[in-house]
Amino acid sequence: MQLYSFCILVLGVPLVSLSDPAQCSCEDKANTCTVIAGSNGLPGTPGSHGLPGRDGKQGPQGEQGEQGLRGTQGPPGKVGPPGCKGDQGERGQKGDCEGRELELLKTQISGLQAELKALQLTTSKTYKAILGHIFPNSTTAEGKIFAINGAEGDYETSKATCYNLGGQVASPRSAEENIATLKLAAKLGRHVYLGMNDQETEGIFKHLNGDTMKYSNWAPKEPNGEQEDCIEMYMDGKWNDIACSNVRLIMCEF
Ligand SMILES: [Ca+2]
Ligand SMILES: [Ca+2]
Repeated sequence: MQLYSFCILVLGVPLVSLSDPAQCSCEDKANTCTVIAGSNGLPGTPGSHGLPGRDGKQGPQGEQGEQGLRGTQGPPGKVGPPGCKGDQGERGQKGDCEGRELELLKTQISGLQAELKALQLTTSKTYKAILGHIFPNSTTAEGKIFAINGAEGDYETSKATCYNLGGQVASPRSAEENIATLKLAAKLGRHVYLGMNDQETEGIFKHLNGDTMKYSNWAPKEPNGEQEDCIEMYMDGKWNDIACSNVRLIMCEF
C-alpha cells in the first residue's frame, strides 16, 4: 500500500486515472512501477527504477567444508631460558686410563735412563781421553782414575790444581787404591801428597769431603806432628804426616 502511494507522487498523473488499480501494477518483489497509459490516451513514459529493497533474512549456516592442506613449517622460535642444573651422577669405577699412563711413564723413564747411561759412557770416554792428554801417567783402581803430570806444589796448590781439573788430591780409601797411588808415584820416584788432613781437629784426619778417614797406612810412629796436618806417601806406600807447606808431587784422582 505504501509503494502504491509512492507511485502517485512520482508520476503526477490525474487522481481519476490512478484510482483504477487495473492501470497501475506495483510488484513488491521488483519494487518498480509501470505506467500503462497517459491522460491523453497515449502510453506514458516508463518510470525510473525504484531504490533497492532491504536485505532479506540471513539464510541457514552451510555445512563445514573439508580440512585444508597442511602448511609449511614456520621459522624456529626464540631460545628459551636455561634449565635447572641436574643432580651429580654417581662416581664411576676406576678405569684403566691411569694404569696405562703409569706404564707409559715407566717406559719413558726407562728410555731416559738408557739415554743417560749412554751419555755418561760417552762423556766418560771423552773425559778419559782428555785426561790422558793432560796426564800422560794415569791408572785406575776401584772406579777411580789417578793421574800425575810431574807438577809439584804445596798442599793448597795441589788442592787447587786438582779442583780446577774437576778432581781432587788423591785420597786412597782402600789398600787397592793405595797400591795404585804408589805404583804411579813410583814412575817418577817422588813422594806425593794425599788429600786427607787433620787441619780441623788435631789427630782426627778427614777426607776433603768431610768423611772421617777409615782406611790408613801409617808408617811406624806416625802420625806424630801437631804442626803436621797433611800427609805424604813414602816410596814403600806408607804414610807420614808433614807440614802442609812442604812441596810434593801432585797426584789427582777423578
Ligand atoms: Ca797434625
Ligand atoms: Ca810425621
